[in-house]
Amino acid sequence: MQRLHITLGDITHCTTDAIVNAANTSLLGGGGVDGAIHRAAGPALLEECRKLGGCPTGQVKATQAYRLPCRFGIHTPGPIWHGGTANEDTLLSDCYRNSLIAAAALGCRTVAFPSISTGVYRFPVHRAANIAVSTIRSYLRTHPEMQQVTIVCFDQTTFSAYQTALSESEYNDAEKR
Ligand code: AR6
Repeated sequence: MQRLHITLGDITHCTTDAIVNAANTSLLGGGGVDGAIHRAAGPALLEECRKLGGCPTGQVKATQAYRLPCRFGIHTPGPIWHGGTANEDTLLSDCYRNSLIAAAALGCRTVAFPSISTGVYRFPVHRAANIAVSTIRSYLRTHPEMQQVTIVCFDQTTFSAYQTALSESEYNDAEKR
């Protein structure tokens, strides 16, 4: 059964147990998906975030979801793209894996991700998609209790990049068998 899905849409509408926010290290909100999540959750989210003392890149902090239709927000600052020599790949993989670990610790069985770091932070989308897909698939292989993970893409180009990454990853696994 396929447990990783790629969809096109707005993550603030997701009714998964948790949604992940592509935040910054201050956790005090911003533009892009972070701005959309804070707008949809309402001001109580910012109040809770103010008490968290920020978050290092690749790490995560969880909050309540307030007016969002999910149960929890998992906030993770992705790496800013500096050309690929500043540990960006590992840090991006950390964002996905640590978000899943935090969601599972809260009892979540369904999680939605945005395309972390590929907007304002300028991480190349095909490279980011391969990292996201391989990190999530490797987590799912060893965590059968996680029922469904969705990557919610906001535009067609991003959606196509993640669909390609998923098909290639599935094809490569089938070749190995
Ligand atoms: N649902 C799903 N995806 C969305 C939505 C949405 N409602 N809105 C935008 N995206 P970005 P980053 C997509 O820039 O690169 C913020 O200011 C967007 O089209 O939101 O990690 C933070 O505070 C893109 O494909 O995040 C940080 O300072 C993807 O989400 C900084 O931006 C990520 O783009 C983080 O930059």
